[in-house]
Amino acid sequence: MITVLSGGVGAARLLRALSDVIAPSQITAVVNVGDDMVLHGLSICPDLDTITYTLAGLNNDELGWGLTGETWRVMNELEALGGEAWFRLGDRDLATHLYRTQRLADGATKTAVALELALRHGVAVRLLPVTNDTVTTEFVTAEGRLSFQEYFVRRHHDVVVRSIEFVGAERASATPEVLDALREASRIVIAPSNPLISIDPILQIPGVREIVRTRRDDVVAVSPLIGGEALKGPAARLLGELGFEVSAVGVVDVYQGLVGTWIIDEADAELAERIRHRGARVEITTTVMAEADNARRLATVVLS
Ligand code: FO1
Repeated sequence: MITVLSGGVGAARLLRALSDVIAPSQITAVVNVGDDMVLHGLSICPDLDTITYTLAGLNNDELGWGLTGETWRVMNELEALGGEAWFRLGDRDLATHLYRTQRLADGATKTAVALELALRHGVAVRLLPVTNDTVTTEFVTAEGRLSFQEYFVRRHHDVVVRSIEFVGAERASATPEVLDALREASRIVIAPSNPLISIDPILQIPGVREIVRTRRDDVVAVSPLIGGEALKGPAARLLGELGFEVSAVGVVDVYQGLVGTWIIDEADAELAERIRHRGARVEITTTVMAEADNARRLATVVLS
């Protein structure tokens, strides 16, 4: 069994590639909940849903989020009413949020709902939110405090960030399933997700970082930066704004003391020596997963 610390798109692609190489039932994803929010009274979990949809083959590749074949009748009506429509919830996607919201109101945990949605979509990878408690990522910016989705979607991550806070993290508990999955995995993988806003909120839940640290020899991380840039999202910009080097080495510094083996892209081969100096093994391969062959090769390196 392997356990993968996961954000959204990058993690979903790696999980899909890993599922091509080993049985999906042997994979557990421990998923970030810091992007989750309540909007229109609905409970929305973007990273869990992106992974579920991607593994079900239903992800909207054009948008990078939401469902394929989506329509927008409800959003368009809402917009016409003058309602909040900057965060676009497609007609099909809305069913997921309605389902989750009702199940949570019935007393089900976020973990139970994630497993139910995965089962209904035929996803055999075990998807576990890191906690059932409410933890929300917030940005202290040059223009005041912003919620995750206000920063990410409404402001297109185009505002200077001074610090990031994970509100509720220190009081939250990792679920027993998550703690077991971290202790018992033959390998812990850190997906090529944003280190500061997708993986750090997982590591901030009490107990998680400590287990990962004690398992360092079995921890493999894939760099989300290639040639100093992220394929998608604000990882590079945030690293720079928060004082890290804008390169795979900066990502290594974020995870100081946690990772035994780094997988970096061929474009960053020249950084390998500096990463080895920081005490980790380094593997070099293509980390871009756009083509199935490359994705499978990366998955094989992660597992080897
Ligand atoms: N991202 C956007 O850029 N615009 C949207 O309107 C949007 C809506 C949305 C709805 C449901 C969902 O699960 C995700 C959605 N996302 C949207 C993506 C998402 O908010 C971010 O990409 C992640 O939170 C960052 O990992």
